[in-house]
Amino acid sequence: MKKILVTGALGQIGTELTTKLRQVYGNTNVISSDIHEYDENQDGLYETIDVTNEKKIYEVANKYQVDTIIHLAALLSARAEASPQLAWNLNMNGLLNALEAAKELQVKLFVPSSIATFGLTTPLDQTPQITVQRPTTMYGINKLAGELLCDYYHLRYGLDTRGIRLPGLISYAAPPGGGTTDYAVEMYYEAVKKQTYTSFIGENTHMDMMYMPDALDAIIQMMEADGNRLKYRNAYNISAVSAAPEDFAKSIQTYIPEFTLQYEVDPVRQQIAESWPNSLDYTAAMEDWGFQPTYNLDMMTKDMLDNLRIKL
Ligand code: AKB
Repeated sequence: MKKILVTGALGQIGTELTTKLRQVYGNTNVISSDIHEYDENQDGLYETIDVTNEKKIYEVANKYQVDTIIHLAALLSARAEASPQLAWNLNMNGLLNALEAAKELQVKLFVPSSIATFGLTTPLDQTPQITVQRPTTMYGINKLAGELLCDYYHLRYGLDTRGIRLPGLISYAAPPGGGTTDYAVEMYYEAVKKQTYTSFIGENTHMDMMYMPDALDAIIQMMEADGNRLKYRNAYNISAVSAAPEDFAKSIQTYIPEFTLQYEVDPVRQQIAESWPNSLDYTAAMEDWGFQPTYNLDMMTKDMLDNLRIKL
């Protein structure tokens, strides 16, 4: 990667990925974009892109002569359930426009997939790299179709498409929006602000999670990997931690002993969570491109709480 366009750059991943990419590849070699008008907090090149506009990704990528597009713009699981048609339009037509732009310009394309591509008929413990995928959520259907569409553009047009199945991401810089795994991030914020949290996800509901620095490293490492080694190029399982709400609470109590956790389960998000794996097998990512997460639950908790204390 030498010159990179990031869509959805003001979201949870985009905010931190843009900063990291600018550190690694140089400030003027990373163009961030989002549907919102120019954000004055951005300290580099920024363009407004509505990814559902058929030509806009192409125009901006062409203007800056990028060699890579990182396509993050998407509606996450809970918001997609609330607005399925909007989700289909943004997640599928936005992706198609990114793929067409990448094809026209013959540039690399990264598209994140998700643990949401699995469903109740998937083996939910140590979910294999290749297994049954019958998701029951609009977001999961979009992400699975996205994996296949990216495979298609690779096979049919030789496009260098790449992607990983991201777990729930934990971070303090920008809040997540409209996901099912967001409860974990909320818990850290509330632990610092009020020493108590009411979880919308029920007890004993395990999902895969990862601290943002590990996710950013994984994206860059995967994009820089030798393409010939990528057997599952658009759909690598990755994870760092398998945890339920009470595991986060226990970890927080090591640093804030008075912290308490209550439950008020949201049936929609609970149903989504129960259809997702408890833990993923990510051996293929380790073998094919050297994926190795650094942060376990307690390291992540310590870093989150230290940083949120400064931020809040
Ligand atoms: C969500 O909860 O929707 C996302 C995801 C796992 O893709 N964080």
